Order: sequence, then structure tokens, then C-alpha cells
Amino acid sequence: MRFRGFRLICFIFFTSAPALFGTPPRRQISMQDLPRIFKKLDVMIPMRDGVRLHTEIYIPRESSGPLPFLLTRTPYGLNDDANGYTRIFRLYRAMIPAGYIFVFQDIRGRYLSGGHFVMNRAPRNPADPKAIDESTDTYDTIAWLLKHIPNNNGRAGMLGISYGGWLTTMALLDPHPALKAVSEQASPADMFLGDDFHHNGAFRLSYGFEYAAMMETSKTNFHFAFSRYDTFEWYLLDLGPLSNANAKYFHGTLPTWNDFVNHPNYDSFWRKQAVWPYLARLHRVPVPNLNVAGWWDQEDFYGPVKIYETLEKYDTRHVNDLIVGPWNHGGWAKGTGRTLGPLDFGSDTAKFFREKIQAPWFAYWLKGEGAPPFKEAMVFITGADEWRTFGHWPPRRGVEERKLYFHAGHRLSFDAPAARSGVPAKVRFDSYISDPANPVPYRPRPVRPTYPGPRWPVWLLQDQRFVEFRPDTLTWETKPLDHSVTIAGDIIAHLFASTSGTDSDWIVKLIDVYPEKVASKPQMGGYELIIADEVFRGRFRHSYRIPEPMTPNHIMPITIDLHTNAHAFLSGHRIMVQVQSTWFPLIDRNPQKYVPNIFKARASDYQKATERIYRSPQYSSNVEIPVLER
Ligand code: PG9
Repeated sequence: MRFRGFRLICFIFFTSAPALFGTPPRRQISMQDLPRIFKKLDVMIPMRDGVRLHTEIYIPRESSGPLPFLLTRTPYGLNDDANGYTRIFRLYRAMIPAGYIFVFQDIRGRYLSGGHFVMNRAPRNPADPKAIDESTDTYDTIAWLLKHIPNNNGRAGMLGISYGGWLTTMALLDPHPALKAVSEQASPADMFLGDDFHHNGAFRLSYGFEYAAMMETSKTNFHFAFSRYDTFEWYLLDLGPLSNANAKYFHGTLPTWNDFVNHPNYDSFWRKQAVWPYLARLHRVPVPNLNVAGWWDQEDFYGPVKIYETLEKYDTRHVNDLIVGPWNHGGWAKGTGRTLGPLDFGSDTAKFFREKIQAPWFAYWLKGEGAPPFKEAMVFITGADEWRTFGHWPPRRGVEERKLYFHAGHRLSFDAPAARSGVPAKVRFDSYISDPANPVPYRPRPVRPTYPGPRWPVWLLQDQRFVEFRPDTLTWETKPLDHSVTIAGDIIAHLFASTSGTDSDWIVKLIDVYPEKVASKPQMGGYELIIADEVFRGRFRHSYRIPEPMTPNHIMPITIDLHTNAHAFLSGHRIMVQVQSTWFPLIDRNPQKYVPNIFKARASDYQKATERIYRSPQYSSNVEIPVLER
């Protein structure tokens, strides 16, 4: 009976494989099906330094010929089900019918692997023949697989999300010749400038604190036990200044926290760890790479775009592609992707990605089947809710850079501020008092711990009305649009700002404001949806390496990269910009008094500051947006 059942499953999956690129399998493969489809091997693969890495290898019980490997490496454990089959498989179900030897591995020092874990281990010194890094571990794994697993076709692919995406990117630095295709998905590229731990040098407090505790308290994932339900309150009142983290909780035991404390600037520690400079030095795209990002990725949006852009400079073979969809962190890998937070995109965007993009992309490069599913860049234009492909990203043609200027009366407009006789430039501003003792929450309280969710993955889609009338948040908005404004490309905020303190943060959010009445979805009436956002820490305005105090009450230009985007602000909607100086506990509080190292600040260093955002012809704060020609 078992044998007949197995034959039937194989018949459905493997005889229909070529047709799959056009049509999805009739029934989704479930975890229960896996033992019938795959033989599992559990092995410890030796690395060049003798450390052995725990690896699960899944070999199709039937195949019509040699198969490629598809490798995923992770620090989070393989999380086997009752049959002993890894649950990571659920992410890659759409690729099972094509026929791959799937390989899942615990990285060094995590779960069942030997060796020592180092957070985002920096690439090795190539002059040291004994040195190891994640690139050599991948290389050694592929070499072992080719030698020990029969019926392989001599090719390997690799993919992973976030930390797994970063491990995939690292594999590019010294790829095994058999590595023929990779897909880095939400890989961090620079932990000081744009990904999980800092943005523009501002520390991502809740993420940095909780993630360091999760990864470095034990070999398996650990969740810090907060003594309060609302972590906003805990970070503000129990933790207080960052110097308390070691004094009261970690006691110097977490290497990553100690690195935060000892490297508050963009010094050689962060520069050595950031992967994009190494990619830039390759001067080529070593392996075809599908970069994947989500517009509302709450963790690593900067990374995949930076990696794409870096490799793109040398992409003479046209093998470096980018896809960005309406997803949060990893949202393309599970579920249908039809909805996110309050939004409905009108189609199954994640399922589409898995079945029509990712599966055919790997089949093309690893099995020589079909054709690449798109050329260069494919982005989902939110608002219009449609996929579009571009020959370059950001688009080089058909886009006009336009500025949305801040005006009196909280107005935002494409018209620059006009001179007003008798009104000096220096008195045309909007102002607020930023108080580190009463910071602006980044999502409505209570703020539950980052993991396991469920609020964290969707906080970027939170209605921003919850902060709109706070006295420490400024808002400017356009009139209702009389036609749709579609943006495609890079958004930049140009603030002219002053602070009464000697250091300050500015947070800028570009927001789509829904009309008061949305007939199809009344609960979206007036909704304020973040389209782009970023924080900037004033001390780094001239250099991330050498911070400088600010001169109190001196007007300074502050440029903030709000990253790339593709969105249609529909007719009847308004465009809004919000500015504030705290975003807590997502970002640690700037003491607003310059101290050399904020990780060592004392409670007495935190002070209120008066912030001004100018809007005169001379100091015309604005947000620059790339408007797609109609
Ligand atoms: N965002 C996570 C992470 C990646 C790399 C380093 C640190 C954290 C993740 O989801 O894996």
C-alpha cells in the first residue's frame, strides 16, 4: 500500500514538473508528504578547520536524472517536525516538484553544529590560509556534497531570507565553482548604515537588545523575559540609559551588545563587517543573483537594494536581478501575499513570486529549463497594485524629480516657498519640543516584544494618526490630489533644521493619506499609511566615522535617504510628511546633549530640546520624489 501511494505521489509531482512553470500543482505539498517524496540524511559535514556542521540532506526517492543541490544555511535551527523533516521546507514547497536535492544546515555554533557562533562574522583575511568565514563554510559544504551525494548534476543553488540571505550573500565572496545561482532575500548589507542594528548610525534599540539576547544567551533561540507587559515602558523606565544594559542585565556576557557599546561610530569594526564593500571589490557578479526585497520590510530593506545596486555596477552579463513586492520581512515566502496589515493587493503576490518567479528562476539556472522569468527589475507598484518590469532600477527614463515643499499651516505642495516681504527667512519654521522622558512611540502601546510577534511584522503599516496631534510631531500634507501621482525610484528628504541641544535625531515619514470616505472599505477612511521612512542622527551629518556636536540653534541642512519605492498616490488621496525626533523603543533616545558615546550616557545627560524645521525660500525643507510620467 505504501509503495503504491508513493508511486502515485511521484507520478503527480515528477511527471507534471515541466508544466508547473505555467500552472501551480493541483494540491499543495504538505509536511506529511515529505517522507514519501524524500529520503533524509542527517550528517555532520567537516569544514577545513575540523569543525563539523549539522546538515540535513533530502534526496528525492525518484528522479529521472541527476539533480542540483538547493542549499539553505541558518542560525535559527532546522525545527524538524514529528517525522524529523525540517519545517523550513514549507518555504520552498513550490520548488519540490521540479526535483532538487534540498540541503539545510545549522551554521557554526548554532543548534546542532560545532564551532563558535559570531554574529555576522566578518569575512576572513584571505592572506591567512587557515582562516574561515561563512563563505568558506559554504564552499566546504558544497565540495562535500558533490563528493558524497550521488546522482547530483554538479550544480548547486543557494537561497535564504535575512540572516539566511546574508549567508547567501557571503557565499558570493569566494563561491565554489559549482555554485551556479543564488537568491539573497532581505540580506543585511551594512549593520551601521541601514539594516537591523542601526539606521544612519541611530541604534535600533528594541531590535539590537532583543536580538543579541536571543542569539547569544544560548546556542538555541532565547527570548528575553521582560518584567512589564509594555516594552515601551520597560525600555524607558527599567532600562533607561543604554549604560544600564550591561550594568543591570547582560553584565558584559553578550559579545554583540559589547560590540555596540565599543563601536558607537562607523569604525573599522562595522566597515569590516559590512558586506557591500567586499562585493564592490569583486568587480563582477560572480554568480547569478535574484535579490528579493519587500516594501514594508521592518528589518532589512536597505540590504537587498544595496546589494543589488553594488553588484549592478559590474553586471555586464545581466545576471543580477531585483524583485520588490508588497511584503514585510520574508512575506514572499509564506501565505498568499494578497493582504498585508489593512491592505488588499487584489492578487496573491507571494504565491506569484514563489511559483512564477523563484521556481522558474532556479530551474533555469540550475536545470537549464525554461527561460528567466523577467529581465532586470520587477517591482509591485503599491496603490496601483500592479507588477511592472524596468530595464534599470531606479528607472533612468520617464521619471521627473519633484520636490514637495513644507509650508505654513501644515501645507505640503510642489510650489517652492515664495519670498514674503518683511518676513526674514529665519523666522519661518515649525517647531516642537522633543523630550527624551516622553518619547514618541513607533507603534501604539502596549509595545509587545519583537518576537514572536504578531504586531512587530506589521508595524510599518500602522495608521500614523496615532501620533499626528502629539505636540512633538509635525505634519504637512497636500490638498486631495486631482490625479494620481506615481513614484518610482529614490526618495530624499532635505530638511533645514535647528536644535537647541548639541545632538538630535530627525525621523521623516512619507505617508499616503486615504480619503475620508473609502466606499469599498470604510475602515480605511483617512488612513495614514507609511510609504517611506528613515531616521537620521545629527552627530553623523558630516561623517559616520567622526561624529560632531551640533551648534545650538544653528540652521543646518540635513539630508535623509528615504530609500527607493514604487507607489501610486491615487486621485483623492493626500501626500503627507511627518517629522519627529524620537521613535521609541525602535530607536534609542538621543540624549540631545552631545556625549562621545551614547551607549555610556547617564540619565542626567538626557535633556529636552526645541527643534525647528524651516520652510522659507532660503531654507526650504522638502521631500524629493521621483514622479513617473503619465
Ligand atoms: N533580521 C534578522 C537578522 C539578520 C541578520 C543579522 C541579524 C538579524 C533575521 O531575520 O534573520
